[in-house]
Amino acid sequence: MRFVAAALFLLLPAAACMGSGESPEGPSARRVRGPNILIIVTDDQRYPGTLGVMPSTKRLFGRGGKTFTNAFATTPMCCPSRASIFTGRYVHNHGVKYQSVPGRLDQESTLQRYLQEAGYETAIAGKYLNGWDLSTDPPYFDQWAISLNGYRGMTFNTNGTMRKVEGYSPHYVGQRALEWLRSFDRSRPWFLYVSTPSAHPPFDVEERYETARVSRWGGNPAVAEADRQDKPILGRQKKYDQETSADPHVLGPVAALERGKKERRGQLRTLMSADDLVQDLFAEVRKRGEQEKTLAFFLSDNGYLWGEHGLNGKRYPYSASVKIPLLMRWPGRVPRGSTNDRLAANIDVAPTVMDAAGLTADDDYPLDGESLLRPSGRDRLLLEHWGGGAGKWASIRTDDYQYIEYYGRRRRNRPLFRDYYDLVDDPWQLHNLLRDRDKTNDPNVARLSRRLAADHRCSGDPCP
Ligand SMILES: [Ca+2]
Ligand SMILES: [Ca+2]
Ligand SMILES: [Ca+2]
Repeated sequence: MRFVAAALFLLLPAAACMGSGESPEGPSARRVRGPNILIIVTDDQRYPGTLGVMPSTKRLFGRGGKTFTNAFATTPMCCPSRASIFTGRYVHNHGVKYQSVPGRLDQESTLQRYLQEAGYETAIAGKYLNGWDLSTDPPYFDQWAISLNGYRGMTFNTNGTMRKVEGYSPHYVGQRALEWLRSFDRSRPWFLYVSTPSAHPPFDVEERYETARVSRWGGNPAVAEADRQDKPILGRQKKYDQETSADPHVLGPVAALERGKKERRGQLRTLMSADDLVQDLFAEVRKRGEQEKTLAFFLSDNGYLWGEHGLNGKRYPYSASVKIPLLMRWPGRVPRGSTNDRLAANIDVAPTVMDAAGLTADDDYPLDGESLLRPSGRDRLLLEHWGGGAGKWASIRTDDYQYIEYYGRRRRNRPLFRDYYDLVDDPWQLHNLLRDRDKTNDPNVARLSRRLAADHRCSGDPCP
């Protein structure tokens, strides 16, 4: 029976799976449909330039699925971005604006709730939400082993039992995930969310990769940017600090490159362990004979600056901070070895899963993202950051340009600074056209500002 249902499902286009509703027997006897869902999330992994050390990920997701080459974290910060992955919603709608407020996430709005209620067996292994009180079990998961940031000696809440785990925490995460993959009930689909600390600071590398070779890297034009007068967020730091308590850690080009090289080495080496995890997970999926019944995603929660514009880390609106790897795999449904350069984002994962599983979101929690199984209707993305670190900013990003407004604490809707980059002529974001004393190349700022203000309040379908 299960086999027939699954086989039928695989023949149907995604549209035919929408709105299954409840069967006459009620929710408990509802026929569960939809593929297994596997979401693998790395931490602070930028894109491109980081998949070279991940041969298994490239084979399984790259050659075995679709690579979205133009994907973004709509908020480049761990906890807000993870809440967006779980809900398919922009930060201004799910409310987790900072690292420290995971409790603001309405758990009813999450993928795990929709999938569990639809009959999926649900499990999570690894980092959940920054700042989460670990003694509180994560809602809507049947099994869990959750922790916070870190690589060694981490405390985990494993199915309600708190304990300190010695050794390399990604191993523990992998062991729990594999254990659950082996034990999932074969009569219904499963949802497994696996989150590794790779490649978050402090880049604590597994012993076997401590001296692993990584390719040479000499920076890029954004790291070498010497004239940053066009970036008031950096150049007027003192004034900006007074207004926003920003802490940009700006370095000169030489120091920025040195730091970037060092952090890159650490990140790439931690990602080698993440690649082993990907390999192990799919070996188990294959053993279950469920490769074609499993829709899988590989993504990062945000990017990471390796010294671009003198910056390291994330939180800024510039490309290296906001661009993420995003790959999707579903043999038989997603073309193997394909790439797609649509504007894609962390907020698209949940809508894609809902689409594949034939589920619709509650009216109270409209989905802002779009299904990656369907053509894109998006011509721009909203990027937003509500404070801490890089201060408060919002941005419109298209294929052709990026417009950014930085706000102060007071007069919150009046920008302190604005950046505008022509991404076709200036892909490294070296020349803010609103700061070059040349009015003739300026965009229509009033129009952009109105559009950004509207996007910053959007909800559901009207969202970019
Ligand atoms: Ca992160
Ligand atoms: Ca410049
Ligand atoms: Ca200008």
